[in-house]
Order: sequence, then structure tokens, then C-alpha cells
Amino acid sequence: MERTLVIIKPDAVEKGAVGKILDRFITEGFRIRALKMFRFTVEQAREFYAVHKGRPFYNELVEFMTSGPVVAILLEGENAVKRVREIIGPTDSEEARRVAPMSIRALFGTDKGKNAVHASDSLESAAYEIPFVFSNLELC
Ligand code: YYY
Ligand code: MG
Repeated sequence: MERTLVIIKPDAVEKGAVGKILDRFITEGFRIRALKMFRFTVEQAREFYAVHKGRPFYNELVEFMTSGPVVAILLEGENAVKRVREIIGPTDSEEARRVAPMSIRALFGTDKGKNAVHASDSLESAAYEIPFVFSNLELC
């Protein structure tokens, strides 16, 4: 069993898509091990996305991720990291609509910035991101 972190981003929360996105992961067979809504501070978002520091989109990404509340979900399942990445689709929602029309980013995202969800891209990033967002007491 693997664990991975999903964050429903401010655009999808604002759209009212939280329930549909949660339902999708449950239907796909994942167990929810932790769940909460919060709003990142600028400092927290910069640290969460530290791996992208210096990239041209970094400041815009931090601005977007702090623009409203998000919903973080800890999912557990077999090959969870890879399977969740497949279910969310490619980074750019417009590309997702072309190559993976049933993916979450195709269904709920707008473009390559406002793309509805984050998901850990490797076991290493999951190991950084899960304790960044959830404390021991929040894990079920
Ligand atoms: O893992 P994933 O979210 O699919 O993409 P990353 O390459 O890790 O980029 C993180 C985040 O940054 C992406 O979800 C949107 C934003 N972003 C962007 O605004 N413009 C890009 N050209 C690349 C990424
Ligand atoms: Mg990534």
C-alpha cells in the first residue's frame, strides 16, 4: 500500500467540485486516511512548492495557491502515487481535455496554471508533502 497527497486547488474549491473529486477517488478504490480544508499562507505555499523555486511560473503558482481555501486529502491504495497521477491527467488542463478527457484536470481545470488538483509525483515528494500538510494526530 502507498500513500499520496492530493490537494484540491482554490479554483476547484470555488467551483464547488470538492464532492465530485472526492467521489471519484473513492470510486477508484482509494481509502481516505486524512482530510482537511485550509488556506495556505504565502510562506507555506512557497515552502510546499520549494522544488519549483526559480521557475518562471513559481510566483504565479504561489499567488494562485494562496488565493482561496484548498482541500487536502491523504489517499491510500496500491500504486497510489502513479494511479492518482493518471486519474488527475497532465499538468495542462487543455492538454488533458485532448489526451485524457475523463481525467480530473480535464473535467475541472482551466489551463496549465489553474488545473484543479495537485498530486504527489513520486514516493519522495509524497514523503515530503504528507507530513508538511498533516500532523500525526490527523492521520487515520
Ligand atoms: O506535478 P504537476 O502539478 O502536474 O506539475 P509541476 O510541473 O509539478 O508544476 C506544479 C504546478 O505549477 C502545476 O500544477 C501548475 C504550475 N505550473 C504552471 O503554472 N505553469 C507551468 N508551465 C508549469 C507548472
Ligand atoms: Mg509536481
